[in-house]
Amino acid sequence: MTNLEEIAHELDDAMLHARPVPQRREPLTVAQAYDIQSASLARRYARGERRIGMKMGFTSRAKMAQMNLSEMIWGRITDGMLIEAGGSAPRSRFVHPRVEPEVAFLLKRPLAGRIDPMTAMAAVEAVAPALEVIDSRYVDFKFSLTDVIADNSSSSGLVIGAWADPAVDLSNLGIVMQIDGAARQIGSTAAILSNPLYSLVAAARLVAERGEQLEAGHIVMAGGATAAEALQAGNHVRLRIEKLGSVAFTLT
Ligand code: OOG
Ligand code: MG
Repeated sequence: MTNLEEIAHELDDAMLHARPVPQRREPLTVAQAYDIQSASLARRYARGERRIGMKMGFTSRAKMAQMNLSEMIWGRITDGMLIEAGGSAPRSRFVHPRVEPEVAFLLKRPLAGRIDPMTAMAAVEAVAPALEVIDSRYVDFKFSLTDVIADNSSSSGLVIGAWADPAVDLSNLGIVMQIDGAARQIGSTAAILSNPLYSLVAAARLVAERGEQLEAGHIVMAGGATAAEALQAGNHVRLRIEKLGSVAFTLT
């Protein structure tokens, strides 16, 4: 079997050159897939990128149904993935970008392990509406659970709106995601594990399983509330979440 470092190298190169690779033929364990993810992120850190948090995946039925997978996954996010709110990102950076509406948490305290929602809430400095640009490094955006974990759970870009007071009840806020002015996905934050806060609770547990913790200052992306939408050069994407506000960007 190909060694894990080689697979990490291959996925990192696919990301760097926006050139997709075939799905893996040899099966991996979930632990090996996260080892590959760590090794591929180590390459990004070595190039000067900085870890800024984590993203959760498959925290809504809409996302699970779209990708035909049903287990929560997570990935690491870096400063190199940030797209300025109201700004733009070039289409050439991606293989086949898709966008999805999310909620972002900013932490003021570390979190790890089995915690209750009250503890999670107490560690939150602010919340924001956020767009995640996912991009699979696999041909045709098709993958198994371990493939996608190894590929940093399709992490590619993120746009974070203005940070808001975390006191707002996140359990059922209306979501509208528009592309070029037309509403393409409509939903509710309730789609994210019934409340995005539960995604933060799950995030703390999942990182601890890998011997890590969420750090003060980290951003945690709660996961897409709706199916993701494919993007083309020139698309302007705008997300509005009730009570949290709006965030937008353009793919150039
Ligand atoms: C995997 C990433 C899932 C989410 O929010 O559920 C994800 C993918 O769909 O490519 O980011
Ligand atoms: Mg996502």
